[in-house]
Amino acid sequence: MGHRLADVSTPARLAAPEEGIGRDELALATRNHGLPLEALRHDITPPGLHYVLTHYDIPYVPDDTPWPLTLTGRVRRPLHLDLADLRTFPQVTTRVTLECAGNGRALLTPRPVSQPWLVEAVGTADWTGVPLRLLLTEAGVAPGAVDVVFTGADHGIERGVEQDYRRALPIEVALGDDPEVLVAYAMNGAPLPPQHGRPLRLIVPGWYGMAQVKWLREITVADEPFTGFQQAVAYRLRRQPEDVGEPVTRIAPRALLIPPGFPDFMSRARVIRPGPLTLEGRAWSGRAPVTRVEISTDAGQTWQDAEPAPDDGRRWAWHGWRHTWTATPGVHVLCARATDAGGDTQPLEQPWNRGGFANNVIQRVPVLCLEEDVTQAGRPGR
Ligand SMILES: Nc1nc2c(c(=O)[nH]1)N[C@H]1C(S)=C(S)[C@@H](COP(=O)(O)O)O[C@H]1N2
Ligand SMILES: [Mo]
Repeated sequence: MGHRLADVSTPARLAAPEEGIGRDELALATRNHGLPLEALRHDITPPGLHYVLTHYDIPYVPDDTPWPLTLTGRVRRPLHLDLADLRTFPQVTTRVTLECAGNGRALLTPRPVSQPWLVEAVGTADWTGVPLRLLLTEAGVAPGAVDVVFTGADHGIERGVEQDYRRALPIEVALGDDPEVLVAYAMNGAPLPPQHGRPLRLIVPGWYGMAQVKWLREITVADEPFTGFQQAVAYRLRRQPEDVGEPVTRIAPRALLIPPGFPDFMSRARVIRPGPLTLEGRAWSGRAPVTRVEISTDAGQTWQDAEPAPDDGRRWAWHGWRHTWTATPGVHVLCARATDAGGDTQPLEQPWNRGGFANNVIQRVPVLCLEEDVTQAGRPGR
C-alpha cells in the first residue's frame, strides 16, 4: 500500500443524479457557515453572521504575534513590514460586500461536490487598511511586472496538490484605485477576527471571495502570469474537465429577499398571512452599479420594479430595495432580479459550470399564505 496525498485528496467530481449531500460536504458546511438570510436587514453584517469560507485550517494567531509582511519580486526596494509599519501608511475604510464564487452551487443540477452553498455565502463589512497601490509604489514596481501574488499563512492539500493558499491579481488591478485594493487589518473598526484573516488580509472590492486572501504574509510581484492551483486549476469557468476555462473575477449581479413571514424549523418553508406585505432585500454587483431590481410574486412570469433605497454612494456594498405586495391565500413563489449598469442581469435558468462558480440564477422563495383566520388576528409574524 502506498502512502500518497492522492489517497486522502481526490479529484473534483459531480454528484450523481439524486445523490444527496455527503458527509464530506456536511463537514465543510459546518465549518464554513453562511449568512442567516434574515441578517440581510443589517447594512453591516453583525459580527459572527458574515459568511465564512476557509479551504484549510484557520491559523492560530494569538495577540501580539509578530507578523512580518514581505513585498518582494520585481520591485526596486523590497519591503519587510510589521503591523506597526503598516499603520504609518495612509488608512482607508471601504464598505464591501463579499460573496463566495461558489454561492448557489448546491442548487445546481448536476451538483459540483464541494462547499454546498445555497444562496447565503455573502456578507458586508467596513474594512480598514492600507491601499495596496501605496505599498507597491513604496517598493517601486520594476518594468515587466505582470501579476502580483498573495500568499496566506494557511497550508493544505487540494485534489492531491499540497499548497499554501495563494492567489494573484493582474498588476493593473493591484495598482488600481477603482476599486482600491486594501491590505486590511480591521473589520468594522476592530482587529480582524481569526476566521476573517487575523491579523491581515487582502480586500479586492467587487471581486469574488477567492481573491480576498486571508492571513496575508507575502506579496510577490511576478514578471509572468501566476499559474498556482487556486488560479490555473481552481476558480475557472469550465464545462468539461479538460477545458482551460475562463478565470473567475468580478461578482455577477444578485438580489436576495429578506425571508418574509416566519419559518418552519425543518423545511425552512415561509408562512405569511393575507394582506399587504412589504418585501425587502439587498442587491449587489461587482461589475457595475445595480440600476434595477424587479420582483415577481408568480415564479417569474410577471415582474414589477422594486423601489431602491436612496443611493449612499457606497459603490462596493449591497443596497436595499423594497416592494409592497398584497398576499392572498395560497402558495406563491417570490423572486427578485438585479440588473447592473453594464446590462448584466440574473438568469431564470441556471448558468452551469463544473465548479459551480458565479451562478447567479434568480432566487425562488416559496411562501405559504394562510387563510384569513380571526383567531390569528393581532399575532405577530406578518
Ligand atoms: N488564506 C486564505 N484566504 C482565503 C481563503 C482561504 O481558504 N485561505 N478562502 C477564500 C474564499 S474562497 C473566500 S469566499 C473568502 C471568504 O472570506 P471570509 O471567510 O472572510 O468571508 O476568503 C478567501 N480567502
Ligand atoms: Mo469562496
